[in-house]
Amino acid sequence: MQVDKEHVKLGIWGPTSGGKTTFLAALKIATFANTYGANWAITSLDDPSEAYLNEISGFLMDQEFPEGTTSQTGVLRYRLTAAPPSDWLSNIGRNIFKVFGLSGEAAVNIELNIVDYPGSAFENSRLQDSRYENLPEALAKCDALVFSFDPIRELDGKRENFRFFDNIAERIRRQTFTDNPDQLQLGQFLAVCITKFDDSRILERLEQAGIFHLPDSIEEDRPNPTPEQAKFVFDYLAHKFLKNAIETNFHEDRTEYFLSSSIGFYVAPGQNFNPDDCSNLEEGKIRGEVSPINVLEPLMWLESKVRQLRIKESR
Ligand SMILES: Nc1nc2c(ncn2[C@@H]2O[C@H](COP(=O)(O)OP(=O)(O)OP(=O)(O)O)[C@@H](O)[C@H]2O)c(=O)[nH]1
Ligand SMILES: [Mg+2]
Repeated sequence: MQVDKEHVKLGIWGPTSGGKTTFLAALKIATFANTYGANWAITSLDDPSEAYLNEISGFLMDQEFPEGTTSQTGVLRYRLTAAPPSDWLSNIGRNIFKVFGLSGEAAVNIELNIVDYPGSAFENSRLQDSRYENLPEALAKCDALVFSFDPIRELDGKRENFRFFDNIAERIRRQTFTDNPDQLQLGQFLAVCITKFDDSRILERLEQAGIFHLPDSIEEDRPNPTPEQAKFVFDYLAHKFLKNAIETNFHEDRTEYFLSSSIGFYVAPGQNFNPDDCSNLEEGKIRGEVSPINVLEPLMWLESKVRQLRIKESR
């Protein structure tokens, strides 16, 4: 891990159709929502990054999913900032920032270096594909990683998420351990994002098992699950091979879980959240306004952990 660089270098990987590109598109939409009372903005640091983000977030704002990624994007560079307004109405937002280890007074300032790969690049055979040969190296150089865990793929009991996780973790280990033979685990921070948590198939399964319930009153806010709830859900859904692989590769205190939805839940215009009518999907299309859940939070968590470590190591 590089401690001398100011910005946090972040990489995303996960299975084909797991929701990686939609997550990135949702990041832009999430910045419009004044999350935790702060003024978020995402700024593209070069033209290709701007064009890509505009394209994919444009789809999402038009209530359509971006198309599947067909080629590696190159390194996309963005700066994610949050400037707390001077007249915060309450301390709630400030306190939440503190929970993430971010100072309630300071602005958030994260530089994201993201490579958006097609999920197919993580399949074994494709790693022989010369277009993706630098992928493990690029991910090994990141300070922080997001693994997009597709819960839909896990429902049938197959080990698809594990296969995608393990293929690339093995390559990152090889890359890392060649340079550092004494190292036993990877040094990166890992956010495991359980994507598509709004999907009714997932919610029904979780409800039936008593693992997670939507708020049962329309008076309550829309769901905003905590990392503890996410870990609980992950432990229920994920194949044990994947759980073991995460623990083997990443330090427990450098791993966190998030229940994410890039599209969020449907709320009828002018009404409150209604648990009996909250699916934001209708015949495969996005039904209402996109309101991402736990899309900014994993990045806030990763950034704060990397920053805390750098401060500790520089003492
Ligand atoms: N319900 C729900 N479905 C989602 C969400 N995000 C993505 N999807 C579904 O998953 C599909 C794939 O999403 P992508 O973002 O393209 O996935 P990806 O990981 O970038 O896929 P590749 O680029 O093909 O590897 C979308 O077309 C949607 O059908 C979400 O937040 N909620
Ligand atoms: Mg994609």
